[in-house]
Amino acid sequence: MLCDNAAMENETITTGPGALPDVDVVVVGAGMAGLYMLHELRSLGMSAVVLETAADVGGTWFWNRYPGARCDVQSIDYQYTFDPELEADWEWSEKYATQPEILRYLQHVADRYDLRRDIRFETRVEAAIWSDDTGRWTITPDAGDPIDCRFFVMGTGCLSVPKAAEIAGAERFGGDVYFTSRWPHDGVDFTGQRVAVIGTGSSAIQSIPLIAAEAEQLTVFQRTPNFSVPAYNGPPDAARAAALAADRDAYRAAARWSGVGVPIEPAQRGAWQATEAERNQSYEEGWAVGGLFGVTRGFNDLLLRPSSNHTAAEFVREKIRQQVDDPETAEALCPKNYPILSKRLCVDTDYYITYNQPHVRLVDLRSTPIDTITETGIDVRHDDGTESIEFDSIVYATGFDAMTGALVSVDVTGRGGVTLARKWADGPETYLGVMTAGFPNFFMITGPGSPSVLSNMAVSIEQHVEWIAACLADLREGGHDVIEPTATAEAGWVQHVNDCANITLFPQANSWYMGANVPGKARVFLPYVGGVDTYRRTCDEVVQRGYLGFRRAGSHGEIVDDGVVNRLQPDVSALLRIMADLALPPIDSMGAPEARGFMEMVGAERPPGPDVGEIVDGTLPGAAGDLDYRLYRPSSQGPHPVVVYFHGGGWVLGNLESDDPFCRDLCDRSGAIVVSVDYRHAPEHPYPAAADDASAAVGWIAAHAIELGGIPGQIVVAGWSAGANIAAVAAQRARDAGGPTIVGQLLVTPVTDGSRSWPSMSDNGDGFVLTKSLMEWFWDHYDADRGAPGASPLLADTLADLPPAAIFTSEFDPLRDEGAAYAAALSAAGVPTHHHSCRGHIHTSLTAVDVIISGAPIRAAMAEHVQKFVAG
Ligand code: NA7
Repeated sequence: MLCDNAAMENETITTGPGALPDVDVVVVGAGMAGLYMLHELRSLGMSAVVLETAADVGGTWFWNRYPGARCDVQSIDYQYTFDPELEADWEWSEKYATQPEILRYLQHVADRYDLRRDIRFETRVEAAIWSDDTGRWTITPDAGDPIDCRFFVMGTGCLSVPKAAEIAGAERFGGDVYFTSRWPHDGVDFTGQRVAVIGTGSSAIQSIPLIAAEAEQLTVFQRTPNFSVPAYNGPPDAARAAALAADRDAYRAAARWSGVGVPIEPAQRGAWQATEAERNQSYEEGWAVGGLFGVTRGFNDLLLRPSSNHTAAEFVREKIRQQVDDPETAEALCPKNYPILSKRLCVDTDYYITYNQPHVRLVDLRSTPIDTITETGIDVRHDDGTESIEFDSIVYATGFDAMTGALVSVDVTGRGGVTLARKWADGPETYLGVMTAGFPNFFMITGPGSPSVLSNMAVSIEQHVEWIAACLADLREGGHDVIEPTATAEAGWVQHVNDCANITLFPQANSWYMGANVPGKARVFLPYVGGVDTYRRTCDEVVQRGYLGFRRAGSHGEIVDDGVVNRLQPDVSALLRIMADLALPPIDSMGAPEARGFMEMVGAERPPGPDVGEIVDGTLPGAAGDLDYRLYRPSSQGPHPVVVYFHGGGWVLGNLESDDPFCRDLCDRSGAIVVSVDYRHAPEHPYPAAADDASAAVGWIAAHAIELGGIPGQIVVAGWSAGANIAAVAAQRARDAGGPTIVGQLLVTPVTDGSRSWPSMSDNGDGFVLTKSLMEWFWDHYDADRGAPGASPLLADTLADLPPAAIFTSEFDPLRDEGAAYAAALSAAGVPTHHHSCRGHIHTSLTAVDVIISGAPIRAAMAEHVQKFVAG
């Protein structure tokens, strides 16, 4: 069972007492979120009422009473932290508390702060409608009069609306039917019964061993196996308790500023950086620790790199095989068609060994699907006929309409009569997961687009509640009574949420994170995977920047601070943070030799890039002596087209090693030979040495294409940064000299004009790795006349008749504008040109193979251009 704050349920309709007075705030749900929200609102002196379907507080812990229901985050971390006295007042009996204990805790909280007097139980909210005229919401409960309020807060939980069973014949079954999410309060005795459990998610995995202990026969129907790791439950973790006791504030702060809301040391290396023996040792040690953060704790790239993920997945599969006696059952229990962690990891006690008991059977629905449920049991289809299995009870552990289900099940109508369900038909759109445009004064606690289910819910709930409370206080102080996100801010946030998900392996699974478990639901990654720490920092930044992205209005007018927060790609932003923490010395404070050594040191610890068919080092004649080159040959049968590539480094830095991963990647993706040429560098060899060498190399490679395994006439020039500068110059010179034939130019964040001060040089001149002053340092070392076309190819007399071009510029690059200007000028001169403006990227991110994963689709586009150039 997930640690969640689910509170509302829409099946039980009950009636409560009469009308309520109008209030400042209506909160829906008396789970962990709603209780704390009420407490905070009282502290602000605001009137509030909480409406709750259930008969008591507890939310998800009120409803999910199935045997074995526990939190999968250690209880020491899964609790309120807003009041040290409350913490001191409660002691957990186990590492992972059971549902009854967590429910008792929430009841204790309700008692301690006298919360129940403002909660109306057994009251389901049916509708909520906003009025622009009054600037207020009208909330319609199923019982009593509508309630008028200024602010409306949904604390309805992420996993609170059970998903329909969707199995033919379900209504016919004459035996007992149970849903793990709506378990009878008096419990169930399965002694002597033949029991079916449908589903193998967390709820099933927790309950199956206990149901098996009672039942005469247990049959588990599995559609998709899950990865599950041992809980090793027991008394509360002594080391954690000691750390908390020693410095409570530091302990809690570490959780708040962690990636998942739990104070654990983040892994510092990727699985690709470890040997197989080191990896297995790390996995074994983690397995012995158990829990959500055990086996996977050693490496930071398991959700980023498929090859790394595979190592962890295979380790866990092997553990499953070791636990289950029957090899066929073991294999069926091994998840194989999605990456580990891309569906929520389950935490179990004796789950797999339960299948070794003779009365427990697994039916794998992938090979033996359910035909129908009958009056007496379940019919399954084998290749050779139908088998009828008789049951006394069926337990549905079939999951929830996650994250959006509870929100859209209330008929929430915002500005212009638009309902939330309609607005979100293609997936939820929120700003920070806390508000949505068109629905003023409507807040969601742990809504879609916030870390929510990817975090310790207790930490995320506190953060959201505190942010909302502070926002309400700020509104009051500023004389505003309406707040709403702007469409721009919301679109930017939705983009950012998707950017974060898209660099991970999460979208590869048919999970409830993706809405994939509910037929017809939009397939969109619902939570925010950027991390609790990043998220908290972002929410704080929004406030510090004057509620960036919000419109606030009051009787004396309105303030709109429109804009988008977190515009960098998430991995770019993470890398910049790491670099800032390292406080590296600026390159332009060094001499050229020192800078070269420094860059080599920095580049040593990076992923190698993909394997290619063959790599050959050689020399070729440059303009004034031999030049080293490295040839990357694809594994496919040659001959191949040839890309002549020039590395970046401002004419001063870089070599064959510096751009090696990028060259491998380009070769691998494009199917072309890439010849990376190491030209002479400044200041030892100032302008025009590098450009002369580039022209000489292109000429020699074109003339020796056959010997190199290339196709004559299919020569593309390419380069990054200053390398793109000399590639562009080489293309111009080849045109002017009447040869060699170049069929395309791939220019990645090129230097094209050093004679002007482009706006991007100032806008992005500091903080994005390549700085304005470093660019000046490069130019000074190159010692070129910046007005000369040989140094600034944009300034050529004509750009007509040049080879087709693909130009990639980055949004946060000082060189952005000159790259874009070159693309525009080529186009104007009639050269077929594609300009890719790369959103959220910096000068160095496009070529950072396997480091900046968000650059992967861009690198794929580069390779496609190479293929198109040579296809003519
Ligand atoms: P989950 O994790 O959504 O699990 C539901 C399970 O039920 C899962 O194995 C589903 O298979 C299965 N399912 C759903 N519908 C069907 C049908 N029609 N036929 C067969 N099997 C079906 O829900 P839980 O309650 O276990 O856990 C929810 C979260 O709470 C969990 O992640 C923890 O964080 C706590 P599928 O994978 O969709 O093929």
